[in-house]
Amino acid sequence: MGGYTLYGAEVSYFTGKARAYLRWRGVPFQELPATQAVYRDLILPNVGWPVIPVMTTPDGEVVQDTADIIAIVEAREKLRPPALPETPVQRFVAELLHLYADEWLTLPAMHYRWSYNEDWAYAEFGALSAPEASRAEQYEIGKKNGQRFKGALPILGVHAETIPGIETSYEAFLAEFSAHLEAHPYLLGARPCLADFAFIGPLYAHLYRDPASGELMKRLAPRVAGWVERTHAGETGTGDLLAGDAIPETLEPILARQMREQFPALVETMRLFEGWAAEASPGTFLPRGLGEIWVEIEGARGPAQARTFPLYRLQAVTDAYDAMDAGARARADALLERVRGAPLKTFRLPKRLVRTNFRLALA
Ligand SMILES: N[C@@H](CCC(=O)N[C@@H](CS)C(=O)NCC(=O)O)C(=O)O
Repeated sequence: MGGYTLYGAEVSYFTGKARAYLRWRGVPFQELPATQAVYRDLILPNVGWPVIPVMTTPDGEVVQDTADIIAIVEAREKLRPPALPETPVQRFVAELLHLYADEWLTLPAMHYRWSYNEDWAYAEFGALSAPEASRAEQYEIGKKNGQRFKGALPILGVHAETIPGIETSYEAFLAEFSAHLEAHPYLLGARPCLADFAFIGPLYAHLYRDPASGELMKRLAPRVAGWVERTHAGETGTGDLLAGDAIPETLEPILARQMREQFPALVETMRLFEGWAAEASPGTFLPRGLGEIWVEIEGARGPAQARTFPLYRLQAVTDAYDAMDAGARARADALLERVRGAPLKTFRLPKRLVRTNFRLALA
């Protein structure tokens, strides 16, 4: 075959992210649907738990986690420009937006899918798992499989009490991103980078392609819908990232929203992680959740699980910060002050995290 194979689904959040990246990168790849047989024969035996997307390299290496998929293709192909910005503050902001897209925009994505597109999602899940079955059978199969994903809503913090805040926040986010796109075609300038691929996660499958959500996006923020189309298609852009390691001012409202909404949830999760990690030895696998935290979005409060995976994406953010020299750090600090993210300067995991056997573990 010679190329990469991406096993995933059109309906999946993280497959969209990997697909947009691979298209942009321009490497030969095929995408195959993650049918029941693919889960049974490839994903479960190699990865150990049911998750997509999974990629195989031309050498047959099995890769899971979209950050690893991107990192492995970047390292193998050594093409330019790189997906991850090369200058320090842009790299830091790309990792921040990566954390936001992967681990916080899940709330609006999952809410809109399951509150406004439920039957459609069941039909899609069924068609993916059992392409040969009748529509009625697919719906039933999809309903069974879809429960696992719908069941994630309370874990993420999507409840009757938080939904009004999630909707207010998402609509405001669309306005902020539209204003940014008036000035810049992509998040950090005139071409896509890691942050754009990460934003495709929530903004393509759930918030653009699901019919009711797509209608909302096209009505409220046609410019965002246009960006989804370009970025998902793998367009290379018209130029480069902003010169001089600059961060567009128009991103600041989005970063401030992240600091207001996501950061407090990370602080609470970290508190539980500290207690857990104090007792655990190196190599111990992390549980997926560490107990209950509270999330607050635009004045609406509700419980959520303290999910551990966001701490891993957070570690990439603080690593990017810690790698800066004094000049870059001063610019990053000024940005953090403006978006009310100053606590991030000193917020560090008490113990490092690694991925072992496709699971998160203490280093
Ligand atoms: N951090 C992972 C997340 C992958 C992920 O959550 N995939 C979803 C579908 S889009 C899934 O299969 N979830 C199953 C689960 O989390 O149990 C990545 O970046 O690849």
